[in-house]
Amino acid sequence: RVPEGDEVSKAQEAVSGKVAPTIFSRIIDRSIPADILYEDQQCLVFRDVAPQAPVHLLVIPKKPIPRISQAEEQDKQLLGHLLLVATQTAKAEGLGDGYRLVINDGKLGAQSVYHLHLHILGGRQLGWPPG
Ligand code: IU
Repeated sequence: RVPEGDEVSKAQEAVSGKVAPTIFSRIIDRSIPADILYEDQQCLVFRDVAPQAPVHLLVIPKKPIPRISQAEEQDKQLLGHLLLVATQTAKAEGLGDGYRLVINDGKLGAQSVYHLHLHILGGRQLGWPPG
């Protein structure tokens, strides 16, 4: 088993169409704990373990799409759903003065977990541009 984070193995899996299970699959199936705020048939929202802002949540699809650049036409409804769940969760978390939604893709985008996730960051003044 090649260690997680190995870019070559990720690339090979991407080509073969296989999707390597990540730690987020284990959060979905409850085999590891997470602070889950919301769940429905298509997605899950939980608190990031290493928050970069007072509110830092992750919205993930249950379908293990490895990264946004591998999403397909058939994922259109799901992707829209993730965005709307993010806005509803942000509102429920009291982020009415604004927040940021971020999707990191691949090596240069600093993606570290290859299960698509949308960051919700808020609760303080955010800077721009990001690093
Ligand atoms: P990135 O976009 O792939 O860089 O973000 C991955 C995020 O997943 C990052 O903010 C981690 O802190 C977060 N995370 C988590 O919340 N729980 C975990 O068990 C692991 C990573 I591994």
